[in-house]
Amino acid sequence: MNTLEAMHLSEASQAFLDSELGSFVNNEWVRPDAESVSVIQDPCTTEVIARVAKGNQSTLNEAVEAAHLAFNDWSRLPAVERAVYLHRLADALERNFDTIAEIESLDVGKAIVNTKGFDIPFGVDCIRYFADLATALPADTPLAIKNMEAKIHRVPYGVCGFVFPWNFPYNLLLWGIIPALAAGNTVVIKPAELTPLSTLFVAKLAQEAGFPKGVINVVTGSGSVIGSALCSHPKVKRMSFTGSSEVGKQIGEACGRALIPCKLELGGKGAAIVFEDADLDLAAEQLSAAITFNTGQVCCTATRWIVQESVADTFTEKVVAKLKAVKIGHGLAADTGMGPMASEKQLNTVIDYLETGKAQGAKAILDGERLQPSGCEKGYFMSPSLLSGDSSNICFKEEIFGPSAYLTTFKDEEEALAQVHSIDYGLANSVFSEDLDKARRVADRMICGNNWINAHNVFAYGLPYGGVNLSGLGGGVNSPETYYDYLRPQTVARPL
Ligand code: TAP
Repeated sequence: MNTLEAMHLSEASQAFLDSELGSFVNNEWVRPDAESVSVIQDPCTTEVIARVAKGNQSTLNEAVEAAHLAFNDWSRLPAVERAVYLHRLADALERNFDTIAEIESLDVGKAIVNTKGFDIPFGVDCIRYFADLATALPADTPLAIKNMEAKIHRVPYGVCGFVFPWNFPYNLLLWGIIPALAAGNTVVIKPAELTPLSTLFVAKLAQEAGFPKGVINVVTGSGSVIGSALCSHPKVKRMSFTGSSEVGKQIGEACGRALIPCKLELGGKGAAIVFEDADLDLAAEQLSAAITFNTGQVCCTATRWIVQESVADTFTEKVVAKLKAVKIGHGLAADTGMGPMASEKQLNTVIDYLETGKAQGAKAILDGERLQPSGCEKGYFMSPSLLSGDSSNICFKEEIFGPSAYLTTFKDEEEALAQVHSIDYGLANSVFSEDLDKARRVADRMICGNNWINAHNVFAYGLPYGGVNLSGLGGGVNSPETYYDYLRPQTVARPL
């Protein structure tokens, strides 16, 4: 019995993984060259779980053309009719809840307790939120101008291109494409080559839910081939990229040259300020969870812990106890709290950062080590780590993207804020204090897209989520503004 059988992978999940996977274009599965495949591994065991045929330039052109042709009919449907398709997709996801949760856990290595408790239901909520919002929000705004009948008339852009990273393939897919679809656009998606499976499963369910041909298209393959061609394609009218700041700059540049408006949701290096009057048990719970959730491969996690000097030892003791208690194992095991890194490359990246950080003088309060849980001896596991030192260290300044935090101390509010602002990321920060006036004041002053009080990782539909500076440009996700991001404003005016 192999490890997956021991984990009781369902028949439906196994049948999907064994099917002929490739790109999804115009409601058909396309495998231009069955020899050119991405081999998908279970990062817990390194066992091969699926083979996905890569798309090529022709596949991409066909996908954009299909989306272009589908746009006319899809954009002219009343919002309420598009909402019916979207709710059918949400229904299909709920019916296939266990299968999609297993596929996502297996592909990324995520703990199934998290895919079932967060990723999958939160993605379904996203579909229902935007489906309903689109039927309620007006597309037009009348303008009160003297001697003129005038309005802003909002129309969908056309073909929207999406490029996604590997860490939350299912959630980010839905956060991206659902507002675009609800607004009447058609979509071409490039999932991460490392983790394309849940995207392909959602495409399959969309087909079963009756989505018209060409409305949703997925082209598999690498960023350098498919992603770069997508973001400069002349028939793409809007782009959205989620991923690293480095690649985001390249995509922003390519879109700029092609004059394609582009949303960029990029990396992060979140800070958490812990004041001496904070509930330290709460802070330890929230911050240990922040770096172990999805094995720390989370853009908005808090990895810079800026703790008031007087409570640093007590906080450290509490948080280390929590980090040591996390159960590490195969993502599909019901009692796993933290799975492996999603790839060997990411594992090595984290280990290299820790080594460099220590060589630069950081103290390892809790060192990160490679682990080999029973039954998963070849997997990409490592334990959580906590380094400490001053804020000049590489592990304080750069995004590591693993279960690792860096603790530094401060004396007063101004020093804490100066440390937060000593680097240019601005995605998500938090402040812990029982003095709510102080917490609100500090939260207001942080230069960052999302500032949370006495919690880290706060998400809700209706609460805009986006980054500034190195963390993003052009909108964010999850709010009414996101819906309007996919509608192009034009004016209509008549002199009276
Ligand atoms: P990236 O290396 O930037 O890759 C993201 C996507 O871009 C992948 O699909 C990749 O394709 C593609 N890509 C790479 N080079 C490209 C190019 N030249 N042109 C077009 N596409 C290209 O990021 P990652 O390692 O997958 O994900 C981790 C990063 O994403 C972290 O920085 C994290 O903070 C960030 N992130 C941000 C958010 C939000 S909402 N702000 C959410 C999640 C993650 P391949 O398939 O070839 O890799």
